[in-house]
Amino acid sequence: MARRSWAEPYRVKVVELIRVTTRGEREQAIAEAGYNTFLLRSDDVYIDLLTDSGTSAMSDQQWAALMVGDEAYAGSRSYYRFEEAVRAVYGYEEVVPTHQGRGAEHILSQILISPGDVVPNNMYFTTTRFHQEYAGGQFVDVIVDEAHDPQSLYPFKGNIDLDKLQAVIDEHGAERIPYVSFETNVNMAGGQPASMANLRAVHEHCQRHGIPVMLDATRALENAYFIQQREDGYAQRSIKDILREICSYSEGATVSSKKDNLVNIGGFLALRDAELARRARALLVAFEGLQTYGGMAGRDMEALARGIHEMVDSDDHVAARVGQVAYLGDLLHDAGVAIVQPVGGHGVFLDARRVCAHLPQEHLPAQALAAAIYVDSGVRGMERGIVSAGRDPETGEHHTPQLELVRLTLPRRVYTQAHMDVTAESVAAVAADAEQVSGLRFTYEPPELRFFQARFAPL
Ligand code: PM9
Repeated sequence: MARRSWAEPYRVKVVELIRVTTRGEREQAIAEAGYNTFLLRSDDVYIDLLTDSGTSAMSDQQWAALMVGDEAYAGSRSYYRFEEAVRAVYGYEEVVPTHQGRGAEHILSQILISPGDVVPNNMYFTTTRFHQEYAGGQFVDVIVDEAHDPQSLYPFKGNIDLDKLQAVIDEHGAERIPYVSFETNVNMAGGQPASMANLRAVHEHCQRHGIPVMLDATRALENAYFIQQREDGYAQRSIKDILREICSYSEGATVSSKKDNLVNIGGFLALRDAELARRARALLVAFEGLQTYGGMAGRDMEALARGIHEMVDSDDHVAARVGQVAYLGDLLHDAGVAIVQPVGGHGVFLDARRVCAHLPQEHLPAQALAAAIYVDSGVRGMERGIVSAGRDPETGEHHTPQLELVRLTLPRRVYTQAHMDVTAESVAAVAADAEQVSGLRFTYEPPELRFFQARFAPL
C-alpha cells in the first residue's frame, strides 16, 4: 500500500524568528557558558531542544484565556476553573496550586516525609529526589532493571519491580515508608512508560501494606498514549479514559504543568484526602502563595485550565506529539546513532557511552557530546548522566548512573519536521566523528542540583 502520512492537528498562526549563528560564534558562546548548555543565552541557540518544560506553544484559545484571567488575590474565578479541570481530567478532589512542579514536590515531601524515612521511586528525577532528601528521606530506586539498559526493547521500562519494592518494605518496615513515588513516563529513563497492569499491581501491593502511592503525573498523558498503543485491552479506549484510570491507582500526584498541560509556568499537588490537603495548604501560604493561586497569576491558571482540557480533547494531540519524537528517533536510528530504545515520549536520548566510547564516565561524555552538538549546529540538548546524578549525600562520591545520556527534548507544537531533519543531520555528523569530542572536567560544582549551574573546561 502507498505510504499515507499523518500531519499535526493544528496550523501556525504566529511565528517567532530564530537566528542561525556561525560556528565561530558558537565556539565562543559555549566556552563562555563553561561548556554547560544550561548557561547558553537562548539568542545563541538555533533549535532549542534543552527541555520540553514550559517551552510548548499555547493555542489561540489559551492565549485568549489569558485576557479573562481573574487576578483577585483570594477566591479567583480562574482558580475554580483550573480546579474543575484537574478534577474532571485527573480525577482528584483536592487541588493545591503551585508555581511549578518542584513547588508541589516540596510541599508533598514536607508534609509526608520524616527524617530517617525511605522513599521508593522508579528511577529518580533531579528535583524530586532533592526534595525527598531535603525533607530527611532516603531515596531508593525500585525501577525494573530494563530501565537502566539503553538497548533493552522492553515496552514498559517505567515499571516498578515489585520484588525490589517488597525488599525495601522487608528491610525498613512499611511504617518507615511514607509513600511510593511513582513517576509516569519516566524522564531520566528516556521518557519510558509504566503499564496499567504495573500501576494497578503496585497500588494493590501498597494498599496491603498501608503505603500510599503518589504519582509524578507530569507526563502521564504521554504514558497514557503508550498504554493505548502497547497494552492489551487499551487500543479502543480514549486517552482521556486511560489517563483517569492511571490516576485512579494513586492517593495523589504532583504535576509540573509546564509539560503535558501546555503552559509556560504552573503546577499542582492533587490529593484525595481532605486532611492531607489541609496540611499542604497550611504550608502553601508560607512557600507558594494563597490556596487559590499558589504562585500562579490568575491568567496563568486560566490558560492552564484550558490546556488541561485541550491535551485530552482529542487523541490526535498526543499522537502527533509523540509521533514527532518518534520521527526524530527513527532518523537517528537509521543514521546509526546509538539512542535509548524504545524511543520515549518527550525526547530522543543519545547513548553517550556508545557514541563517545573513547571517553570514560569521569570525563563526562554526555556533557561533552551536548556541547559538541551545539557547536556543530546550534542545536541545544541537555546532559542526563553523571553530572545530573550528583553526589551521594552520605559518602560525597559521584553517583555513577548506568545511563549516560544526552537528551534532545521536543517542545510541544513548536518545531517542524524540517527542524527534526536538521537536528538529525547534525547529531549524525558529530557522532560519525565522535573521537574529536574531548572530555570535560568541573571548574565549578554547586553543592545541589549541580547540572543547572556547573561550569566545565576541556581536558
Ligand atoms: N523537568 C525537564 O527539563 C525541567 C527542569 S529539570 C532540568 O525535564 C518531572 C518528571 C520533571 C520535572 C521537570 C519536574 C519539576 C518534576 N518531575 O520544572 O519544577 O521532568 O516545573 O518540575 C524538567 P518543574
